[in-house]
Amino acid sequence: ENGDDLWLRYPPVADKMLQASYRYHVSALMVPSSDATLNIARQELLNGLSRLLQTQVPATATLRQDETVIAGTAQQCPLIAQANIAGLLKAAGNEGFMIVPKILQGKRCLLISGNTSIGVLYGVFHFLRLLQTAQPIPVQPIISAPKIQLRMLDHWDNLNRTVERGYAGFSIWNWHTLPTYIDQRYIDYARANASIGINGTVLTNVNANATVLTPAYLEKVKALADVFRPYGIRVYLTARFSAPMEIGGLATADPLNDSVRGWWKEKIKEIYSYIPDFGGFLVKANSEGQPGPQDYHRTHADGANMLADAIAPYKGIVIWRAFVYSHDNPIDRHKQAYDDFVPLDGQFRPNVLLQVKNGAIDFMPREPFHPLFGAMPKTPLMMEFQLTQEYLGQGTSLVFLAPLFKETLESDTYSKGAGSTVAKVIDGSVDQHMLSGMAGVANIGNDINWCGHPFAQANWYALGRLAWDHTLSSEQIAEEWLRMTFSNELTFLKSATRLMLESRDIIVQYSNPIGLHHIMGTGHHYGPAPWVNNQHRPEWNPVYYHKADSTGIGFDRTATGSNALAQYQPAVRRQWEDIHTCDEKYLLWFHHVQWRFRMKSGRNLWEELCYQYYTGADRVTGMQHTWESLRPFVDPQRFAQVTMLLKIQQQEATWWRNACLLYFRTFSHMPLPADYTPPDKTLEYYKQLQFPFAPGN
Ligand code: BDP
Repeated sequence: ENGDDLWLRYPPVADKMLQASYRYHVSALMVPSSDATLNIARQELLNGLSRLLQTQVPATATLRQDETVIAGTAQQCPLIAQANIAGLLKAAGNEGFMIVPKILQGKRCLLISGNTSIGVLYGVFHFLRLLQTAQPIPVQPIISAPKIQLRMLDHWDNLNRTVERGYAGFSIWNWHTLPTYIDQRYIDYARANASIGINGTVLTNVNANATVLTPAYLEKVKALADVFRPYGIRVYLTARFSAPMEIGGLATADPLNDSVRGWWKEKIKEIYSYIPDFGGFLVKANSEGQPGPQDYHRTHADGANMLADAIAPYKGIVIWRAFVYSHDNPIDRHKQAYDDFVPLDGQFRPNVLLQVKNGAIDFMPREPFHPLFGAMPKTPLMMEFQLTQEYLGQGTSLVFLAPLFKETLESDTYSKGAGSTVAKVIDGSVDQHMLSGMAGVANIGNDINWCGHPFAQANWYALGRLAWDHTLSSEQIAEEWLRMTFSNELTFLKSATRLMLESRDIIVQYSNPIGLHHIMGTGHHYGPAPWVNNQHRPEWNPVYYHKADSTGIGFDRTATGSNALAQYQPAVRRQWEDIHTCDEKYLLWFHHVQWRFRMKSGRNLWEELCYQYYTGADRVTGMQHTWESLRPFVDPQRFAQVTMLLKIQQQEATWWRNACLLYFRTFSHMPLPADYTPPDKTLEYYKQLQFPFAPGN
């Protein structure tokens, strides 16, 4: 067990009674197919069932016996067309599916159907998931349709195969051997994504390289698109705004210049000649040194619309990122995206989505939701989560991110009154948008187990599942993934689910408790460095974010400070702007709080900070114990990997705790409460630590 099979291991069903019942209910398979997607569906069923049931389920072309599983669309299979399921199928939409028991020609059958082949494939994966997770064969219809239209992975992969913020090896795209050599990984990748409903992939880094738009590379992109197509996955690329200059020989990239517009039109025509179902572009512009329309005194809307117009004839879309901040906004980086984009609401073409990170700063371990959600009713906003754990322990920490995603999705923006949650803003239901999307910055590399940490696979899994259905709970997702990835044993599941569900809270506690943020190492973002104050841009310094001084700590974002809170609806703002009603998990995010401030626990702020750091670090020891207790249920290889990684995490937690408390104590001037074992190293020791081994940025 090296993790290569992800959640598609299909081990024999351990419960023999259950296996016998599955065998009884799946006596034959019928997948009348005439296209590549349904061929994949048949293959997946044959492969999955033979391994799970340990018997060869016969494939049949005609219905001969009871308990036949039939997968297909009504268009392709007359039997399904006669099954009287058109009404049910309406609810499945373009990509959804239906699993329904039916008597057909006097025989008991289980139908897996959809309006499209990809819907059927999703249904097949769902059916296999039921068996993998030891669920009964459905006796009632299951109808499922995705709540979000674009369910995507954003790869931050460079053409030289390094991965920005990647902690699982090099890029899986081998540009050197493409287009001729099709690595089995590309197929496995498509299959894994299809199994969780992901239908789009951006192959390249947002810090873009125009070379990918040259013919030699487009041939390679085409080869990948051809592999992904039958799995329902469209390919997207990042468009470097200055490409017309860099590879087109123009003197400008001004979006209102005719030659520039003409160049993009031609380029897009060329792309579609290679890839007729090319998805579109993802663009990072005027952000962290990337070129963009503002270089020509044009707006983000001018830039996005120029591309949108050129790509519209092909039904392509433009995903424009809202992650912007600049040095001339020194007061509060938190505010800039809102300030830049809200005035542009209503100015974007219908085929533009604005992709917004979950929070206003940057993928912190915990952030309040981004104030843009709910603030641009005329523009479809797409969610950007980060699967790669840039700020959450990178490749060494066990952190299940579904609770973080859910916390954002369930936040109420109040944009159209109570209940206007972020989830409903992005699924388009609050403002009636046709386009909707959710992306995860991929955590995939060429490591044998794809994601580095064995548990990091769960974050990829969670993104797909939540993009399909954001009402699923973190617990459901964790349990599904654990059952498929490790074991259906209840004793195992009970402890392992808890381990996963608590993991994100724990890392918040020992790294950025009570609303602290961005106090990690500069550049690589690994480990603590709250003392850093020498970066030339103010907002690159941790001291900018925690603002510790002799009176207290925290960023005042109320009216007496940066007033970023004014960007939220009154109902949200009121709760957070009052230091006494502000949720303590966001306290230092929004307030500069005195060291002796009385917290809900009865402790003062300094004592609470100590409590959080110490408790967080102790809980990592608890995670180690929990994992140790799971030894009987886990294969030796993955057991040893997680054990070693938890040991590293334990060291990291202690490092965070000691470094931060020693540093913040120089401001609070208060002692560590007597019952805590003091750090065995000095602040100077932690400050001088150099990390030549820190994963690069
Ligand atoms: C930050 C990363 C940086 C990315 C940037 C982005 O540190 O590497 O390029 O986000 O999202 O989190 O554009």
